[in-house]
Amino acid sequence: MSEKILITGGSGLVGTALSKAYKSTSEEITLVTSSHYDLTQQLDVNFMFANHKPTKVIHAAAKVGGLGSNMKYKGGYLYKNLMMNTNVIDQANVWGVKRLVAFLTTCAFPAEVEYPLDHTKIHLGEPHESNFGYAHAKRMAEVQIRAYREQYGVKYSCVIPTNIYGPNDNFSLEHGHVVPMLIHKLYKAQRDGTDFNVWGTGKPLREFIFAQDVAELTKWVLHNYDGEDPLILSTSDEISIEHLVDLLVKEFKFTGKVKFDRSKPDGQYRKPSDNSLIKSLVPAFKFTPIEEGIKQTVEWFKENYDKARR
Ligand code: NAP
Ligand code: GFB
Repeated sequence: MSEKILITGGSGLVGTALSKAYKSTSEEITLVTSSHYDLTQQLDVNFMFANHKPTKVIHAAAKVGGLGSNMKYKGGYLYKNLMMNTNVIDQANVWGVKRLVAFLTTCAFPAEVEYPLDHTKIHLGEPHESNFGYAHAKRMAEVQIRAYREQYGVKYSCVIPTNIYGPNDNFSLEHGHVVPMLIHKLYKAQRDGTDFNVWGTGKPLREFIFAQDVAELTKWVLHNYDGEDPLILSTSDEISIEHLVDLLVKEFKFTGKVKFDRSKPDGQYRKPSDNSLIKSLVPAFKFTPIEEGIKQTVEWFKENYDKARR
């Protein structure tokens, strides 16, 4: 019997990359967004499963944002993500969904824990103060899946990506993550001949993974992995925000002034992750180099400036 795959968050950074990842397959794929169903509402989620009756689900939908947005709206990040995850994972079980993959994030890990981060450390301490609302909501998805695997025998799994970037990201100057926000700011600085303002000291370290890589790996997980250990999706290559800025300035051939605004937060200093599990499962996978990923993302933004989320 052919699979019916439902992908929540279908209009997002990961959702659109998943749509591309499934282009060449004969699988029956349905992408949904908040315009179809509000996943914070149990009745909507019930209708969604009744209407589509999927056999497999990739639950990518979430209220997602960068450091500034997370610091400002912790209650909203907690509530909306708790409700979405609780509803989708519960209703998937009610409707007999065989396989489901849900998304955590490396920023859900404890702020103070022995590095590198691995799946055994998710609950060993408080998350970073800057985004504890979102982080706790994400952690509860892991708890719910563990509880449902034990009680109902479902083979649901979690993936834990590091900072994701790529085409069709959210380039909003209030809610964006660092890569899309800096791309948007640099685009305007070059267009208007103004300074390029970067938050913080530039010293924090981040691991960036290209959205298409996340999509290909998540698709592999859905069809090949029913283990209980959450899988970190990471290149395990840390770069400083300063280095990221240099890559972007080079890509834009920007000759204006770069200013680091220390009145803005640095957030968590680093969150180095252990990707040995996914590498052992998919040893031949090649991550997109950051230079190539940045090039594709900047080109996409310039070509789609009018329609991009900004
Ligand atoms: P995104 O670009 O912001 O997309 C979010 C998606 O969720 C959109 O399709 C959005 O639909 C949908 N959504 C939001 N609220 C909804 C609601 N109430 N009901 C139904 N759908 C709703 O996010 P992303 O970057 O693709 O993230 C995908 C997953 O990866 C998330 O679970 C996120 O936590 C996780 N993740 C992201 C990162 C990262 O750096 N981006 C890192 C680690 C993990 P609309 O467009 O209609 O609002
Ligand atoms: O992606 P980001 O906003 O969030 O990156 P996190 C924040 C880092 O980039 C901080 C620096 O060190 C900032 O000082 N930065 C420099 C900037 N300029 C800018 C700028 O213009 N905009 C932004 N946003 N940052 C996120 C979580 O943490 O990690 C999310 O908040 C998500 O929930 C994501 O889980 C994976 O990496 O600090």
